[in-house]
Amino acid sequence: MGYTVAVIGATGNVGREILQTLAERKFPADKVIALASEKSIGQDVSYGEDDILKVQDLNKFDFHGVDIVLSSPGAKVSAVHVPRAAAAGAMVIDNTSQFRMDPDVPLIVPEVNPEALAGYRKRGIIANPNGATILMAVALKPLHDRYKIRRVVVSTYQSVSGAGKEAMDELFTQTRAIFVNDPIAKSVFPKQIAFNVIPHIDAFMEDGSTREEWKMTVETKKILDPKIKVAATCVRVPTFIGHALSINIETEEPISAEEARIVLRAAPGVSVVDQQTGDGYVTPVEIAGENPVFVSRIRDDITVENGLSFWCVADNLRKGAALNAVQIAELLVRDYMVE
Ligand code: 11C
Repeated sequence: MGYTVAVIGATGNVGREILQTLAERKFPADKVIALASEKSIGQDVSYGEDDILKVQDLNKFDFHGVDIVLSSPGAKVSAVHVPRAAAAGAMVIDNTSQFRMDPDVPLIVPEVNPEALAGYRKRGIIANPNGATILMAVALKPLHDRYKIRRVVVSTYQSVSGAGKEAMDELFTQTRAIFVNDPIAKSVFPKQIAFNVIPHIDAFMEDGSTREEWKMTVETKKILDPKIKVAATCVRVPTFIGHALSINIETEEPISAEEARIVLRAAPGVSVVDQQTGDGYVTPVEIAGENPVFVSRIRDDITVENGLSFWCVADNLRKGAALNAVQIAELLVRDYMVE
């Protein structure tokens, strides 16, 4: 016997990827229910290669009898429906920022802090971190365990799929408009994204940083270690899928690129591709649909006592969202749920 699983936000970029990932990894589901807001009711979504699900109305859906909910709508929708699903007895894995910093909600990256999952019992809710945070945490974890990281300086190169399907359309439409000499229309991004880069993701905060940058800082502390200092600059770039990060760390213990490469090679969820040749590093276009966090360009930073710089790339819709959520569901089933 398997589980009844519901996916909230099933028509979005991440919702579709969750359905694909559940099917691909043969998650033990007897029944999978696709839910979304009113405008998507009745739409078809794929569940794996062969199955089509009809999208049902989230607002009217009764969660009693559902074992696991994977939720990826906007934060405001999660605020309403995630507690409703948990109250009906489902275990909810929420991909939005709504509950991440709630002390009674574990924030989980399975390769980093699986032990924190036990905390889900307080509210029945588990939060999936921000995509850029997940990718960074997977790469930092083995280095922190070995060298104790004090400070991280990170700049991101985030693809438009992180901002949703309309954002992908906007990059495509603007690119075409430039080629055919049409006027550029903007609705998702504050500035032209085609042939440009935008150092502004999510809302500005009072201290001049953006919420995306704040999320990378506070979520990394919650997942990995509250003592780690993180200075983040988050930038949207005109790629469709795959977030890239340029990361610099300072550690307590002496660190070298040579040894760090060995440590990273042995780490779960990490794939090291690191040679000083044209195909010896990884870029976003190569990794759509792939699961690992790829690490390249590992080198000593000799400007500080113990420093290392590296580049990391992963599919933001997969490890940065859907795959991480499904891995959490797999852990729940393995360690906490008795059929
Ligand atoms: C982006 N990383 O690329 C964001 C998307 O905190 O769940 C995810 C926003 C979040 O825009």
